[in-house]
Amino acid sequence: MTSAWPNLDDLLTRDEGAPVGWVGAPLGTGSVTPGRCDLAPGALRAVLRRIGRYDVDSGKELATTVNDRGDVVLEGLTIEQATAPLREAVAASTVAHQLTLLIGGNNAVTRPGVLGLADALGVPLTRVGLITLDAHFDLRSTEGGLGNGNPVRALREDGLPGTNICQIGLAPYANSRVMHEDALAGGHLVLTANDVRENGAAWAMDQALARLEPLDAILLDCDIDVIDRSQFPGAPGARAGGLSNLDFLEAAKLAAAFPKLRVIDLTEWDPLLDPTDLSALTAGGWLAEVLSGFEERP
Ligand SMILES: [Mn+2]
Repeated sequence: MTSAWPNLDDLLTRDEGAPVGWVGAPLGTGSVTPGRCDLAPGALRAVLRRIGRYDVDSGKELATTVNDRGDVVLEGLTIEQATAPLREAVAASTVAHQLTLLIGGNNAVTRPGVLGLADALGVPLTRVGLITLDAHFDLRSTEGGLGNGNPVRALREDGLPGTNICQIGLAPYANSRVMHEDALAGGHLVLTANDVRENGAAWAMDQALARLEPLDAILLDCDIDVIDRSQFPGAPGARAGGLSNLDFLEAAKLAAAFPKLRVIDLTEWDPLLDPTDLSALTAGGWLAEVLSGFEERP
């Protein structure tokens, strides 16, 4: 801990006693736009050396260790086949750690994440909340099977009440009227990217956390395509008109400070789409902000 460049890589350990757990979920199949989101867990590990632990604003140095539980072996599996091993990995990590980082993979990992969280606590889905930072509702039909465009629909069909779902960052011209009306009719909290731009990330996340506070546990889905494409080119679904990088990071940090937030996923990052290191450095910054929020827990 006395190195000249204290960085996030120092905090990645193989210690079951660490407060935070890391579950790699390199799920690349079943995406609306085929890509290589399966490369993201490795790309995130590789960039950690470049992210310092010292925050010049607060004067604090991140010290929370993260137990790298490795990547769940998913090669060649469909999303349906991958669901059980991902669900078990998230449940085991949630039992062992106060917070679990579920590093996708495409957005289909969110459903096993929520199911594993409920398993770990031994509660029904009616006791679990879901917050999505996502440009999309992810309410596509499940008739053709599971995909990265329907995890929220699938969870509703599993029994997750719509009133337990808060969706932040919905992008203009990236969703259909039917999905929007479906979300509202189901009782979701719906805040668009423009709502966040006008009122701030704290305003948005505070509403979501206040609504879900009575529940037992919450999963935050960080679909990285919520960020404006100019600031995160490495997401196949990202468009112009998305959240600013700073609003995204602030929202993630605020959520991580909330003790009932037990799982945070990072999804839809395809490292090959960004020939620069902008997306990787932003993903690394996300981990720093999540750990910073975690260290603010009472
Ligand atoms: Mn999504």
